[in-house]
Amino acid sequence: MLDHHTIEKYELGWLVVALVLIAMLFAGVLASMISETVPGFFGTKAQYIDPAKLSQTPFATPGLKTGPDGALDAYIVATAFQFQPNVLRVPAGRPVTLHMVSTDVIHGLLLGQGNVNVELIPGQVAVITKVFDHPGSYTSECNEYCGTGHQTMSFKLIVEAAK
Ligand SMILES: [Cu+2]
Repeated sequence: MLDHHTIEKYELGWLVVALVLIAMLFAGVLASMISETVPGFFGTKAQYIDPAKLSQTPFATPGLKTGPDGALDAYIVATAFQFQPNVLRVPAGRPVTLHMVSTDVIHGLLLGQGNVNVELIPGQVAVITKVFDHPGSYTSECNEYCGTGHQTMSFKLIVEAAK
C-alpha cells in the first residue's frame, strides 16, 4: 500500500512528464509554422511563386531539363485537371530534382515506388531530390480531391534503365 505522500510524488512526476510533452508539442508546431512561413528558416527551402507568372519561370516549359553541369531538374505543374507534363521520363540511378507547383487548388502527387508523396499547394514550390532506382512505369492519380475532374487527373513516371 502506498501512502499518499508517495502517490503525490508519482503524480507530480507524471505531471512534469505531461508538461514536458506538451511543451515539446507546442515548440514543434511553432517551429513548423515559422519554417513554413519564413523561407530559409531552419534550412527549409520553401519557395514561393505567383501562379499567374509561371510563364516567367522554368515552369513555363514543364518537363525534364538537363543543366550545363548535367544536373537533372524536372518541372511539374498541376492544374485542375491535369499534370504538365502528364508523362515524365527520368533515367534510373541518377538524382533528379523535382520542382512542383499548383496553379489553382491543392493537388497531390505520389511519385514512383511510393515514398515521395507531395502536396502541391498553389504558389508554393515543392522541391524534392530523388534517385529512382527501379526502371518501370508508374502511374498515379491526383490524391487530393480537387474538383469534378479529379479522378481523370493522372500522371505517369517512366524510369528508364541506363543505356
Ligand atoms: Cu488534382
